[in-house]
Amino acid sequence: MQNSHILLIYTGGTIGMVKDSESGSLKPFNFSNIYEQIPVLNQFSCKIDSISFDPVIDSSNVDAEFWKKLAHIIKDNYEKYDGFVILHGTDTMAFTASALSFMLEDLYKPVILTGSQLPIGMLRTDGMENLVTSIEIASAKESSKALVPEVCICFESKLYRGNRATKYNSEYFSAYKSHNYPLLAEAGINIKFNKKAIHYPEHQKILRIYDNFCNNVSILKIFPNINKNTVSAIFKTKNLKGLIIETYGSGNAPTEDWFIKEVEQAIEKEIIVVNITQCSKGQVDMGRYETSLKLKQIGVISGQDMTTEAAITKLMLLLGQNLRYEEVKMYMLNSLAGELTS
Ligand code: ASN
Repeated sequence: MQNSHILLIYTGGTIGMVKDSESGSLKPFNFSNIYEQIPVLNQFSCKIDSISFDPVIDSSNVDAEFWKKLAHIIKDNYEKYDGFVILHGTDTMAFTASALSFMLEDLYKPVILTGSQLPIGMLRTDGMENLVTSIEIASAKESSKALVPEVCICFESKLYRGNRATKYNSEYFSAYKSHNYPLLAEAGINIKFNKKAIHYPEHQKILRIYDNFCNNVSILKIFPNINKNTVSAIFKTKNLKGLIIETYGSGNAPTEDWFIKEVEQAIEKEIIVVNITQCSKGQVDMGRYETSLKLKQIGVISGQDMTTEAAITKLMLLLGQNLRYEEVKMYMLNSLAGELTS
């Protein structure tokens, strides 16, 4: 920690919000001197530099341009710093963490995203603890190598692999869960690192970034009595290239002819259709029930145990590269950054 040099990237979110005196609602504020706002930063033994987005945003406004900007800041400063801490709104943090995990190839330094449920200026804020723990984790080394060389989310004393985390609670401080992958670390009196769950690259290669996303994608959440016109409208979306279907249980969906036909026609047009379960825990297992067998037979891709956040960002990134249809399918089925258990 002593010799580490950390770059703190402030993008917005509740952690840096203030109450608008007129409307009473929370809005992002711009601060140029983060050390005045968060004096605790002066107490770290590691060196911390900061950089702020301008304007800072509520994370509901995150888009591919934002991810691109973040990835380039990391790439441009990669040699200079030992780790990166990104202050980000909680609402879409799991999407950004997933996107970055796919964008940053051969990462060997920590990229830790954090935020808070209450603004850092409030007495009961969770932001202070989240920030302090994130900086400690980003600067933690063993034999001069990073202890967590991954894109992670650090929240309420827990460290999650970024592309395995999901926001599940909008009210309490424990906002995230990683249903299908163990914690990478947990902070109590000491920070305990779960080294068996952390990915350590064999060699320190040059960081490569992929920053082109295709947003001709959609998500269709299945529910009983779903309207045929709604389903058709999604499949008829102009230039649609990829679709995530959020199905029941282990990947089950209605077996009605009209539904299967819509999916089948889309696949014939080389639209990538991925099956993700609506369940938080567990995975898609097409063919286990009759209600998923047909999907498998017509060429729907199993999203296995990916979160929706990981699946949609992965699909957008893959479709943004000049890959052939079969290549996109192959990459969707395989783990690129520990996002699925193969
Ligand atoms: N709306 C906020 C955001 O995601 C929520 C938060 O940060 N807790 O930017």
